Amino acid sequence: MTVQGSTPVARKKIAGHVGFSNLPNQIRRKSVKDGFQLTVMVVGESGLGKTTLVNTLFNSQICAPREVPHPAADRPTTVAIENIQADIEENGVRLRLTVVDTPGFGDFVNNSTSWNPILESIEQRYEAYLQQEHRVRRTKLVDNRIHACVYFIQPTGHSLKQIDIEFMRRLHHRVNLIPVIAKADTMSEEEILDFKERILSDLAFHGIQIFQAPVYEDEDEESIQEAEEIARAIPFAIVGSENFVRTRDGRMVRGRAYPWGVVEVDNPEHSDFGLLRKLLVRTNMEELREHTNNVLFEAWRTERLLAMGFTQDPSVFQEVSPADELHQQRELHEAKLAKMEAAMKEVFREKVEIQEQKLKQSEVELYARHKEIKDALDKQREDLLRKRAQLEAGGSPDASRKKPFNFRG
Ligand SMILES: Nc1nc2c(ncn2[C@@H]2O[C@H](COP(=O)(O)OP(=O)(O)OP(=O)(O)O)[C@@H](O)[C@H]2O)c(=O)[nH]1
Ligand SMILES: [Mg+2]
Repeated sequence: MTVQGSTPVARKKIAGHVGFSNLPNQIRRKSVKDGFQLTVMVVGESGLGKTTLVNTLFNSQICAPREVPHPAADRPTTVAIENIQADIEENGVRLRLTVVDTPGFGDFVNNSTSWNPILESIEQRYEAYLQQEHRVRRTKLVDNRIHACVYFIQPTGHSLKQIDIEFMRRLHHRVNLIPVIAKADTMSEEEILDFKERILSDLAFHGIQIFQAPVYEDEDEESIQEAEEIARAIPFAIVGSENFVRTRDGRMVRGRAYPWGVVEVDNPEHSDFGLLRKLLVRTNMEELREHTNNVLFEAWRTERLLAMGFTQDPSVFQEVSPADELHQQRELHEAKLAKMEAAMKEVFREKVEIQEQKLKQSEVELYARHKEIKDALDKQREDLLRKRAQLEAGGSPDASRKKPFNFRG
Protein backbone atom coordinates (compact mmCIF):
# COMPACT_ATOMS: atom_id res chain seq x y z
CA MET A 1 0.00 0.00 0.00
CA THR A 2 1.42 3.35 -0.93
CA VAL A 3 0.57 6.59 0.80
CA GLN A 4 2.57 9.24 -0.94
CA GLY A 5 0.18 11.73 -2.47
CA SER A 6 -2.85 9.59 -1.66
CA THR A 7 -4.76 9.24 1.59
CA PRO A 8 -5.58 5.65 2.38
CA VAL A 9 -7.60 4.90 5.47
CA ALA A 10 -5.87 2.49 7.76
CA ARG A 11 -8.67 0.86 9.68
CA LYS A 12 -6.41 -0.65 12.23
CA LYS A 13 -4.87 0.48 15.43
CA ILE A 14 -1.30 1.59 14.93
CA ALA A 15 0.88 -0.44 17.22
CA GLY A 16 -1.84 -0.97 19.76
CA HIS A 17 -3.92 1.73 21.37
CA VAL A 18 -3.09 5.26 20.29
CA GLY A 19 -5.81 6.85 22.32
CA PHE A 20 -7.00 9.98 20.52
CA SER A 21 -10.51 8.59 20.81
CA ASN A 22 -10.04 8.96 24.56
CA LEU A 23 -9.47 12.71 24.41
CA PRO A 24 -11.68 14.83 26.69
CA ASN A 25 -15.25 14.90 25.38
CA GLN A 26 -15.28 18.62 24.72
CA ILE A 27 -12.31 18.49 22.39
CA ARG A 28 -13.68 15.36 20.81
CA ARG A 29 -17.09 16.77 20.05
CA LYS A 30 -15.45 19.78 18.42
CA SER A 31 -13.29 17.68 16.15
CA VAL A 32 -15.31 14.55 15.69
CA LYS A 33 -17.31 15.81 12.74
CA ASP A 34 -14.40 16.57 10.45
CA GLY A 35 -11.86 14.48 12.29
CA PHE A 36 -8.56 15.66 13.66
CA GLN A 37 -5.91 17.00 11.40
CA LEU A 38 -2.27 17.30 12.31
CA THR A 39 0.80 18.09 10.23
CA VAL A 40 4.23 17.17 11.52
CA MET A 41 7.57 17.90 9.86
CA VAL A 42 10.80 15.99 10.40
CA VAL A 43 14.05 17.91 10.06
CA GLY A 44 17.69 17.10 10.67
CA GLU A 45 21.00 16.07 9.25
CA SER A 46 21.12 13.45 6.56
CA GLY A 47 21.11 9.84 7.68
CA LEU A 48 19.82 10.40 11.21
CA GLY A 49 16.73 8.30 10.62
CA LYS A 50 14.00 10.80 9.73
CA THR A 51 12.43 8.69 7.00
CA THR A 52 12.75 5.61 9.18
CA LEU A 53 10.91 7.38 12.01
CA VAL A 54 8.12 8.49 9.68
CA ASN A 55 7.65 4.92 8.55
CA THR A 56 7.82 3.67 12.14
CA LEU A 57 5.18 6.22 13.11
CA PHE A 58 2.83 5.15 10.36
CA ASN A 59 3.70 1.53 10.91
CA SER A 60 5.36 -0.39 8.12
CA GLN A 61 2.00 -1.62 6.81
CA ILE A 62 0.87 1.90 5.98
CA CYS A 63 4.03 2.86 4.18
CA ALA A 64 5.39 1.41 1.02
CA PRO A 65 7.79 -1.39 1.82
CA ARG A 66 11.31 -0.39 0.97
CA GLU A 67 13.66 -2.63 -0.86
CA VAL A 68 16.48 -3.73 1.35
CA PRO A 69 19.60 -2.26 -0.26
CA HIS A 70 22.84 -4.14 -0.67
CA PRO A 71 25.20 -3.20 2.19
CA ALA A 72 27.63 -1.76 -0.32
CA ALA A 73 24.92 0.21 -2.09
CA ASP A 74 24.35 3.86 -1.35
CA ARG A 75 21.83 4.52 1.36
CA PRO A 76 18.63 5.97 -0.10
CA THR A 77 18.37 9.60 0.78
CA THR A 78 15.35 11.84 0.73
CA VAL A 79 15.66 14.23 -2.20
CA ALA A 80 12.64 16.47 -1.93
CA ILE A 81 10.19 17.66 0.69
CA GLU A 82 7.33 15.20 0.56
CA ASN A 83 4.05 14.61 2.34
CA ILE A 84 3.11 11.26 3.71
CA GLN A 85 -0.51 11.21 4.72
CA ALA A 86 -2.79 8.69 6.28
CA ASP A 87 -6.19 8.70 7.88
CA ILE A 88 -6.12 6.64 11.00
CA GLU A 89 -9.44 5.61 12.44
CA GLU A 90 -9.99 4.55 15.99
CA ASN A 91 -13.42 3.88 17.50
CA GLY A 92 -14.98 5.89 14.68
CA VAL A 93 -12.77 8.95 15.28
CA ARG A 94 -10.62 10.00 12.39
CA LEU A 95 -7.16 11.48 12.53
CA ARG A 96 -5.65 12.79 9.37
CA LEU A 97 -1.96 12.70 10.11
CA THR A 98 0.36 14.27 7.60
CA VAL A 99 4.09 13.91 8.07
CA VAL A 100 6.35 16.07 5.96
CA ASP A 101 9.67 14.36 5.32
CA THR A 102 12.53 16.65 4.35
CA PRO A 103 15.90 15.82 2.83
CA GLY A 104 18.63 15.96 5.43
CA PHE A 105 21.29 18.61 5.40
CA GLY A 106 24.94 18.22 6.19
CA ASP A 107 25.85 16.71 2.83
CA PHE A 108 27.20 19.97 1.59
CA VAL A 109 30.43 21.69 2.44
CA ASN A 110 28.58 24.92 2.95
CA ASN A 111 25.55 24.41 5.13
CA SER A 112 24.93 28.06 5.80
CA THR A 113 21.68 28.23 3.84
CA SER A 114 20.45 24.69 4.40
CA TRP A 115 17.55 25.95 6.56
CA ASN A 116 16.13 28.03 3.71
CA PRO A 117 13.96 25.37 2.04
CA ILE A 118 12.58 24.32 5.42
CA LEU A 119 11.75 27.87 6.52
CA GLU A 120 10.32 28.63 3.09
CA SER A 121 8.08 25.59 3.25
CA ILE A 122 6.80 26.58 6.70
CA GLU A 123 6.13 30.17 5.62
CA GLN A 124 4.55 29.17 2.31
CA ARG A 125 2.04 27.14 4.28
CA TYR A 126 1.28 30.17 6.46
CA GLU A 127 0.92 32.24 3.30
CA ALA A 128 -1.54 29.75 1.79
CA TYR A 129 -3.61 29.82 4.97
CA LEU A 130 -3.57 33.64 5.08
CA GLN A 131 -4.77 33.82 1.48
CA GLN A 132 -7.71 31.61 2.37
CA GLU A 133 -8.54 33.76 5.38
CA HIS A 134 -8.62 36.82 3.14
CA ARG A 135 -11.20 35.24 0.86
CA VAL A 136 -14.77 36.34 1.27
CA ARG A 137 -16.13 32.83 1.58
CA ARG A 138 -14.18 31.12 4.30
CA THR A 139 -16.35 28.13 4.92
CA LYS A 140 -13.73 25.44 4.58
CA LEU A 141 -10.16 26.43 5.36
CA VAL A 142 -7.54 23.91 4.37
CA ASP A 143 -4.93 23.97 7.10
CA ASN A 144 -1.58 22.72 5.86
CA ARG A 145 0.41 24.59 8.44
CA ILE A 146 3.13 22.66 10.27
CA HIS A 147 1.93 22.00 13.82
CA ALA A 148 5.12 20.39 15.04
CA CYS A 149 8.69 20.11 13.83
CA VAL A 150 10.63 17.10 15.07
CA TYR A 151 14.29 18.10 15.02
CA PHE A 152 16.86 15.27 14.92
CA ILE A 153 20.05 15.66 16.94
CA GLN A 154 23.06 13.48 16.17
CA PRO A 155 23.83 11.14 19.10
CA THR A 156 27.29 12.55 19.73
CA GLY A 157 26.98 12.66 23.51
CA HIS A 158 28.80 15.99 23.52
CA SER A 159 26.81 19.16 23.08
CA LEU A 160 24.74 20.64 20.30
CA LYS A 161 26.54 21.35 17.05
CA GLN A 162 26.74 24.83 15.59
CA ILE A 163 24.49 23.82 12.69
CA ASP A 164 21.81 22.57 15.15
CA ILE A 165 21.89 25.85 17.04
CA GLU A 166 21.75 27.92 13.86
CA PHE A 167 18.92 25.83 12.49
CA MET A 168 16.76 25.80 15.60
CA ARG A 169 17.36 29.51 16.18
CA ARG A 170 15.77 30.20 12.82
CA LEU A 171 12.90 27.78 13.33
CA HIS A 172 11.81 28.24 16.94
CA HIS A 173 9.65 31.33 16.48
CA ARG A 174 7.95 29.86 13.41
CA VAL A 175 7.10 26.35 14.53
CA ASN A 176 6.65 24.14 17.60
CA LEU A 177 10.11 22.58 17.97
CA ILE A 178 10.37 19.07 19.38
CA PRO A 179 14.04 18.06 19.61
CA VAL A 180 14.84 14.34 19.56
CA ILE A 181 18.07 12.39 19.97
CA ALA A 182 18.42 10.25 16.86
CA LYS A 183 19.51 6.60 16.94
CA ALA A 184 19.38 6.46 20.71
CA ASP A 185 20.27 2.75 20.55
CA THR A 186 23.86 3.80 19.93
CA MET A 187 24.14 5.29 23.42
CA SER A 188 23.94 3.84 26.90
CA GLU A 189 21.18 4.85 29.32
CA GLU A 190 23.48 7.06 31.40
CA GLU A 191 24.93 8.68 28.29
CA ILE A 192 21.41 9.52 27.12
CA LEU A 193 20.40 11.11 30.44
CA ASP A 194 23.59 13.12 30.44
CA PHE A 195 23.15 14.17 26.81
CA LYS A 196 19.53 15.24 27.41
CA GLU A 197 20.64 17.55 30.20
CA ARG A 198 23.39 19.04 28.10
CA ILE A 199 21.02 19.64 25.17
CA LEU A 200 18.50 21.41 27.41
CA SER A 201 21.13 23.68 28.93
CA ASP A 202 22.55 24.45 25.46
CA LEU A 203 19.07 25.37 24.21
CA ALA A 204 18.46 27.58 27.25
CA PHE A 205 21.85 29.23 26.81
CA HIS A 206 21.08 30.13 23.20
CA GLY A 207 17.55 31.29 24.02
CA ILE A 208 15.94 28.64 21.83
CA GLN A 209 12.37 27.87 22.81
CA ILE A 210 11.16 24.34 22.32
CA PHE A 211 7.61 23.06 22.68
CA GLN A 212 6.67 22.97 26.35
CA ALA A 213 4.37 20.08 27.09
CA PRO A 214 2.00 21.45 29.75
CA VAL A 215 0.81 19.47 32.77
CA TYR A 216 -2.72 20.37 33.88
CA GLU A 217 -3.28 19.82 37.57
CA ASP A 218 -7.05 19.53 37.33
CA GLU A 219 -6.98 16.37 35.25
CA ASP A 220 -7.22 12.83 36.48
CA GLU A 221 -4.23 11.12 38.08
CA GLU A 222 -3.42 9.04 35.01
CA SER A 223 -3.42 12.00 32.61
CA ILE A 224 -1.22 14.07 34.93
CA GLN A 225 1.23 11.19 35.20
CA GLU A 226 1.35 10.79 31.42
CA ALA A 227 1.81 14.53 30.85
CA GLU A 228 4.62 14.66 33.41
CA GLU A 229 6.32 11.67 31.85
CA ILE A 230 6.22 13.32 28.44
CA ALA A 231 7.44 16.70 29.70
CA ARG A 232 10.30 15.03 31.59
CA ALA A 233 11.47 13.00 28.60
CA ILE A 234 12.06 15.90 26.17
CA PRO A 235 14.36 15.74 24.17
CA PHE A 236 13.07 12.26 23.35
CA ALA A 237 15.60 9.50 22.76
CA ILE A 238 14.34 7.87 19.57
CA VAL A 239 14.90 4.46 18.05
CA GLY A 240 13.25 3.85 14.72
CA SER A 241 12.87 0.69 12.70
CA GLU A 242 10.57 -0.55 10.01
CA ASN A 243 11.58 -4.16 10.55
CA PHE A 244 10.24 -6.84 12.80
CA VAL A 245 12.83 -8.91 14.61
CA ARG A 246 12.63 -11.84 16.97
CA THR A 247 13.58 -11.28 20.59
CA ARG A 248 15.45 -13.85 22.65
CA ASP A 249 12.18 -14.81 24.33
CA GLY A 250 10.63 -15.41 20.92
CA ARG A 251 8.41 -12.34 20.47
CA MET A 252 8.24 -10.58 17.06
CA VAL A 253 8.75 -6.86 17.68
CA ARG A 254 9.60 -3.75 15.71
CA GLY A 255 13.22 -3.19 16.58
CA ARG A 256 16.87 -3.40 15.81
CA ALA A 257 18.78 -6.61 16.38
CA TYR A 258 22.29 -6.51 17.84
CA PRO A 259 24.63 -9.33 18.78
CA TRP A 260 23.88 -8.57 22.41
CA GLY A 261 20.12 -8.42 21.98
CA VAL A 262 17.18 -6.55 20.46
CA VAL A 263 16.36 -2.85 20.93
CA GLU A 264 12.57 -2.61 20.82
CA VAL A 265 11.02 0.50 19.25
CA ASP A 266 7.78 0.22 21.25
CA ASN A 267 9.38 -0.66 24.57
CA PRO A 268 9.45 2.42 26.85
CA GLU A 269 12.53 1.01 28.54
CA HIS A 270 14.42 1.12 25.25
CA SER A 271 13.10 4.19 23.47
CA ASP A 272 11.00 7.34 23.93
CA PHE A 273 9.32 6.67 20.57
CA GLY A 274 6.03 5.86 22.29
CA LEU A 275 6.10 9.13 24.22
CA LEU A 276 6.75 11.13 21.06
CA ARG A 277 3.81 9.44 19.38
CA LYS A 278 1.59 10.08 22.41
CA LEU A 279 2.58 13.76 22.47
CA LEU A 280 1.75 14.16 18.80
CA VAL A 281 -1.49 12.27 18.35
CA ARG A 282 -2.93 12.24 21.83
CA THR A 283 -1.76 14.25 24.81
CA ASN A 284 -0.65 17.53 23.23
CA MET A 285 -2.28 17.49 19.81
CA GLU A 286 -4.65 20.35 20.65
CA GLU A 287 -1.88 22.45 22.23
CA LEU A 288 0.30 22.01 19.19
CA ARG A 289 -2.52 23.16 16.94
CA GLU A 290 -3.57 26.03 19.18
CA HIS A 291 -0.05 27.35 19.75
CA THR A 292 0.59 27.19 16.01
CA ASN A 293 -2.58 29.11 15.23
CA ASN A 294 -2.72 31.60 18.11
CA VAL A 295 0.94 32.41 18.67
CA LEU A 296 3.27 31.35 15.85
CA PHE A 297 0.96 32.07 12.91
CA GLU A 298 -0.25 35.35 14.45
CA ALA A 299 3.35 36.52 14.96
CA TRP A 300 4.21 35.63 11.36
CA ARG A 301 1.08 37.37 10.07
CA THR A 302 1.86 40.56 11.98
CA GLU A 303 5.44 40.60 10.65
CA ARG A 304 4.17 39.94 7.16
CA LEU A 305 1.60 42.74 7.23
CA LEU A 306 4.12 45.15 8.75
CA ALA A 307 6.56 44.28 5.95
CA MET A 308 3.81 45.05 3.43
CA GLY A 309 3.38 48.47 5.01
CA PHE A 310 0.19 47.78 6.92
CA THR A 311 0.05 48.86 10.47
CA GLN A 312 -2.37 47.28 12.79
CA ASP A 313 -4.57 49.31 15.06
CA PRO A 314 -4.17 47.47 18.35
CA SER A 315 -7.32 49.09 19.75
CA VAL A 316 -9.50 46.90 17.53
CA PHE A 317 -8.35 43.91 19.50
CA GLN A 318 -9.17 45.46 22.86
CA GLU A 319 -11.93 43.76 24.63
CA VAL A 320 -14.77 46.10 25.58
CA SER A 321 -17.15 45.15 28.34
CA PRO A 322 -20.81 46.02 27.64
CA ALA A 323 -21.00 48.02 30.91
CA ASP A 324 -18.01 50.15 29.91
CA GLU A 325 -19.44 50.68 26.46
CA LEU A 326 -22.79 51.77 27.90
CA HIS A 327 -21.02 54.14 30.28
CA GLN A 328 -19.03 55.66 27.43
CA GLN A 329 -22.13 56.07 25.29
CA ARG A 330 -23.97 57.78 28.14
CA GLU A 331 -21.08 60.18 28.67
CA LEU A 332 -21.04 61.00 24.96
CA HIS A 333 -24.80 61.58 25.01
CA GLU A 334 -24.57 63.83 28.05
CA ALA A 335 -21.81 65.88 26.46
CA LYS A 336 -23.96 66.29 23.37
CA LEU A 337 -26.94 67.46 25.44
CA ALA A 338 -24.78 69.96 27.33
CA LYS A 339 -23.50 71.35 24.05
CA MET A 340 -27.03 71.76 22.69
CA GLU A 341 -28.15 73.47 25.90
CA ALA A 342 -25.25 75.91 25.71
CA ALA A 343 -26.11 76.75 22.10
CA MET A 344 -29.76 77.36 23.01
CA LYS A 345 -28.79 79.59 25.91
CA GLU A 346 -26.62 81.65 23.60
CA VAL A 347 -29.45 82.14 21.14
CA PHE A 348 -31.77 83.16 23.97
CA ARG A 349 -29.26 85.61 25.36
CA GLU A 350 -28.83 87.23 21.95
CA LYS A 351 -32.59 87.63 21.53
CA VAL A 352 -32.94 89.16 24.99
CA GLU A 353 -30.17 91.60 24.19
CA ILE A 354 -31.87 92.70 20.99
CA GLN A 355 -35.17 93.20 22.82
CA GLU A 356 -33.44 95.18 25.54
CA GLN A 357 -31.81 97.35 22.93
CA LYS A 358 -35.18 97.98 21.35
CA LEU A 359 -36.76 98.83 24.70
CA LYS A 360 -33.98 101.24 25.51
CA GLN A 361 -34.44 102.91 22.16
CA SER A 362 -38.18 103.40 22.65
CA GLU A 363 -37.57 104.63 26.18
CA VAL A 364 -35.31 107.34 24.84
CA GLU A 365 -37.91 108.23 22.23
CA LEU A 366 -40.68 108.28 24.82
CA TYR A 367 -38.66 110.48 27.08
CA ALA A 368 -37.99 112.92 24.26
CA ARG A 369 -41.72 113.02 23.40
CA HIS A 370 -42.63 113.44 27.02
CA LYS A 371 -40.22 116.32 27.33
CA GLU A 372 -41.65 117.97 24.23
CA ILE A 373 -45.21 117.77 25.53
CA LYS A 374 -44.13 118.94 28.96
CA ASP A 375 -42.31 121.89 27.48
CA ALA A 376 -45.36 122.81 25.44
CA LEU A 377 -47.63 122.52 28.48
CA ASP A 378 -45.21 124.54 30.57
CA LYS A 379 -45.25 127.21 27.94
CA GLN A 380 -49.03 127.24 27.78
CA ARG A 381 -49.23 127.41 31.54
CA GLU A 382 -46.82 130.32 31.64
CA ASP A 383 -48.91 132.16 29.05
CA LEU A 384 -52.06 131.59 31.01
CA LEU A 385 -50.47 132.70 34.23
CA ARG A 386 -49.20 135.78 32.61
CA LYS A 387 -52.67 136.59 31.19
CA ARG A 388 -54.30 135.99 34.55
CA ALA A 389 -51.86 138.34 36.19
CA GLN A 390 -52.71 140.96 33.64
CA LEU A 391 -56.43 140.48 34.17
CA GLU A 392 -56.09 140.64 37.89
CA ALA A 393 -54.07 143.78 37.57
CA GLY A 394 -57.18 145.13 35.75
CA GLY A 395 -57.20 147.89 33.16
CA SER A 396 -55.55 145.89 30.84
CA PRO A 397 -55.32 147.63 27.53
CA ASP A 398 -57.36 145.07 25.83
CA ALA A 399 -59.87 144.45 28.59
CA SER A 400 -62.34 146.92 27.01
CA ARG A 401 -62.12 145.05 23.85
CA LYS A 402 -63.20 141.94 25.53
CA LYS A 403 -66.79 141.06 24.89
CA PRO A 404 -69.00 140.65 27.92
CA PHE A 405 -69.85 137.17 29.04
CA ASN A 406 -73.39 137.01 27.94
CA PHE A 407 -72.98 138.92 24.82
CA ARG A 408 -75.31 137.77 22.10
CA GLY A 409 -75.38 140.02 19.38
N1 LIG B 1 20.98 2.49 14.85
C1 LIG B 1 19.97 3.09 14.30
N2 LIG B 1 19.92 3.25 12.97
C2 LIG B 1 18.85 3.87 12.42
C3 LIG B 1 17.80 4.36 13.22
N3 LIG B 1 16.88 4.93 12.41
C4 LIG B 1 17.35 4.80 11.15
N4 LIG B 1 18.53 4.16 11.15
C5 LIG B 1 19.34 3.82 9.99
O1 LIG B 1 19.98 5.00 9.52
C6 LIG B 1 20.05 5.02 8.11
C7 LIG B 1 19.46 6.29 7.56
O2 LIG B 1 18.10 6.37 7.85
P1 LIG B 1 17.08 7.30 7.07
O3 LIG B 1 15.78 7.14 7.73
O4 LIG B 1 17.16 7.06 5.61
O5 LIG B 1 17.70 8.73 7.38
P2 LIG B 1 17.17 10.14 6.91
O6 LIG B 1 17.28 11.06 8.07
O7 LIG B 1 15.83 10.03 6.30
O8 LIG B 1 18.22 10.59 5.82
P3 LIG B 1 18.03 11.59 4.60
O9 LIG B 1 16.80 11.21 3.89
O10 LIG B 1 19.27 11.47 3.81
O11 LIG B 1 17.93 12.97 5.20
C8 LIG B 1 19.32 3.76 7.64
O12 LIG B 1 20.26 2.78 7.35
C9 LIG B 1 18.47 3.37 8.84
O13 LIG B 1 18.27 1.97 8.92
C10 LIG B 1 17.89 4.16 14.64
O14 LIG B 1 17.04 4.56 15.42
N5 LIG B 1 19.00 3.54 15.10
MG1 LIG C 1 15.07 10.53 4.53
